Amino acid sequence: MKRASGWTTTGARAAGAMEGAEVGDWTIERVVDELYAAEAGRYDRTPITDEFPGLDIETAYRAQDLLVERKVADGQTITGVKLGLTSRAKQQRMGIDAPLTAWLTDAMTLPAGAPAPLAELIHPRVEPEIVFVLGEDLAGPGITAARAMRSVSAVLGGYEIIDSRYRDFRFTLPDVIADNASAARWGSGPVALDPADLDLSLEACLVEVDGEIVDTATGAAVQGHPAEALALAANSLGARGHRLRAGWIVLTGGITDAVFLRPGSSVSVQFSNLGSVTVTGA
Ligand code: OOG
Ligand code: MG
Repeated sequence: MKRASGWTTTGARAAGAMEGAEVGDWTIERVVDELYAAEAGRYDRTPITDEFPGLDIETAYRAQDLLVERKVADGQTITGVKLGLTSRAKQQRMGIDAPLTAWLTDAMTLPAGAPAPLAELIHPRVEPEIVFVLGEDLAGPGITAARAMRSVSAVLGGYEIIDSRYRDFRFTLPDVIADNASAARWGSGPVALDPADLDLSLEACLVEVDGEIVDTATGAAVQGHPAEALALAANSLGARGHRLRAGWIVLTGGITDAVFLRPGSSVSVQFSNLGSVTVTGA
């Protein structure tokens, strides 16, 4: 059954999402309440699945959708999507071998050069990301990497600040899906290229903390090619009745493991063709 893809049907979708998802006193609404409160109150908590084993992947995506609907009701705007756990480095670190998608809102965008507001975050980590800007709508099923790339109008080098609402970043796949894939902030560098002008599987990045190189990888780390991640997002969102919109941003997933962002410390990512970008914890 196809669900409504609009963001104005909060009540109807909330009601639908409750069906069959209650275990004890846990409901999808409560999952959203608790994760929303942790984010707003800047505290971490134990995994929801410790108490609510009924939080399976499908239920978790309903919670994620409801969470972003609540942000939209609070005045935020959806600006795109992110993929998580698309590289082996990320999957191994988190102990989860499946990618996921989540929502980006305007409140998550850090302007160029802006410090990361540590007082608003719990335990932020930074990871390098290849960022797409979509020139047209894209909706699965059946989207290949080649088809996905034709909808990309620009590619940028960027970073994401992840900030799990779970203590010590300990979570299962449904937990992290419900937590909007730890999304917190993101930013991009000054270089925007036509994707036809470079081979993203060979695009290299160096991650530096306070000037010291701590990690390196190439775009091939992301599903073989970041276009594969974009196709994956279009297809998995399509299966849930959503489409990627023209003008949206897509973060294709951390290329390397993430590093903690500490007060006064800077994390820089230098890309081979996509310039460099630095974020400082303040
Ligand atoms: C989950 C989010 C992962 C990525 O790019 O892999 C993610 C996490 O590691 O907390 O954003
Ligand atoms: Mg990421």
